[in-house]
Amino acid sequence: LALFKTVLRSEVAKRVTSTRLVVAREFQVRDAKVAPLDVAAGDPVPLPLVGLNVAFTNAGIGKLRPNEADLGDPSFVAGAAASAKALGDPIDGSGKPLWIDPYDGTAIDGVFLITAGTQPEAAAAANDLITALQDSVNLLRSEMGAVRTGAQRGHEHFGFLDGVSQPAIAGLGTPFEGQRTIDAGHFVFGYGVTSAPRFEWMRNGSFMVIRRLKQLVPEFNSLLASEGARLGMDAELLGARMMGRWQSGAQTVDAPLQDDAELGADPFKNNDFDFSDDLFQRGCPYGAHIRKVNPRADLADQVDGVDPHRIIRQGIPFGIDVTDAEAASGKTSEDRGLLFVCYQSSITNQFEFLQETWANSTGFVFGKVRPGQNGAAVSVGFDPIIGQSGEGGARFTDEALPNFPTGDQRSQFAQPSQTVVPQGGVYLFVPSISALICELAD
Ligand code: N7H
Repeated sequence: LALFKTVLRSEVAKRVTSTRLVVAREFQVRDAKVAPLDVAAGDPVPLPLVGLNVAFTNAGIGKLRPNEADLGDPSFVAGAAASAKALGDPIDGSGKPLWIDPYDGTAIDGVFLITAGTQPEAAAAANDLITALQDSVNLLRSEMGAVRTGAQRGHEHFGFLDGVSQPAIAGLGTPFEGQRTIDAGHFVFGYGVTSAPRFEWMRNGSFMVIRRLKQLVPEFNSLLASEGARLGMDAELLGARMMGRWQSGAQTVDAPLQDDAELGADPFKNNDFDFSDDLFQRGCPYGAHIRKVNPRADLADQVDGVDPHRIIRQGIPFGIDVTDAEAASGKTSEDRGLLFVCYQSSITNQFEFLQETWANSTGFVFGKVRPGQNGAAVSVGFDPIIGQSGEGGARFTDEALPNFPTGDQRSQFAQPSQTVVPQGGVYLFVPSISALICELAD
């Protein structure tokens, strides 16, 4: 522990990328017009920008600050594995999640996050860090994410553009049209009214959730094809309605029947909607992923009902693209998915709330009615991307058919098993650089 604290202060803290630097780099990347690219396919060489961050679990904080170990968030204190059952993750008879090692145990004290323009650069930075850490840590596992390449750049493995909607943070930049500005205290301790830190050294820190989510892509595609055939609709349209966006990122509320790539790519338009003109789900089902996890104006009180549950997402895909053999068989044989990462100041009220209370709950969003049926209530169903029903329960999503522009024909998308399978999770606290140098290395 003494060696780790010395190295934390002298070697790690100085390499951690500050928010100020990240913001500056975003401009650099935009100016150079390079995101991490496919060098092999002849794309320009990415900028050599390496980023580092470090975060600790409750066990790790307990070692560094033994007298101040309860950071005030019950989910963080209990650890990710303790929440698996409530999140609907597969568990064994004793309640232990069916996750991979070491996520399923209690040995993780912390995580180093490394970013770079290419995988070799990331690997080199990791080796460099391991050398600097000497024998002060025991490396339990490493994960390697990668931005997909070519036409799929920025898209996750199901093929959808990711990172389209993020909350704007009060005091940082100018929001795009339709992007709600959220109190910074919902993401970082010490700002606004919402996040008084339990300890002074938590100021400017944040809780980070990591989930290793395996995606069964051939199975997802087969399901869209078979359910599409059963419902008499195109698989691509069905997929778009289950997401609430087309693969290009275009929102189905504004492009209900066919993709609109220009809309998907336009940050001034691709969040400029709030579902208030789609009360009968003709553009987007209430159960669609983006409508479940950010219901926008579906909850009349957005300030208290939606805003406190927003998260900042920064995940990255892992694994190779679907092989020809997998596509032909409709069965996954390679390991692929999303290293889901999100930031918040309350894991209980943000990540866990979204998963448990909104995505998994077949009733949410509550109290909506369907047209022409004497005000009969809508049974919304399950988030078809991330909804989890634990040991069983119905997996359906209502209103697969668009019914556009009028109509009230009922239809359900039935999902016999999940196509996103959680394989691990970690709840972490990301401290400020000054806390790394001072209190945590004390
Ligand atoms: Fe989701 N996907 O890529 O298919 N997500 N997500 N997510 N997600 C979103 O707006 C996806 C997961 C949120 O403000 C889009 O960036 C996949 C978890 C939230 O309009 C796409 C997985 C949780 C939003 C995906 C996954 C969330 C969002 C639309 C798992 C939280 C913003 C593009 C493998 C518990 C909603 C975009 C808004 C959007 C995908 C997981 C939450 C395409 C594949 C676990 C808050």
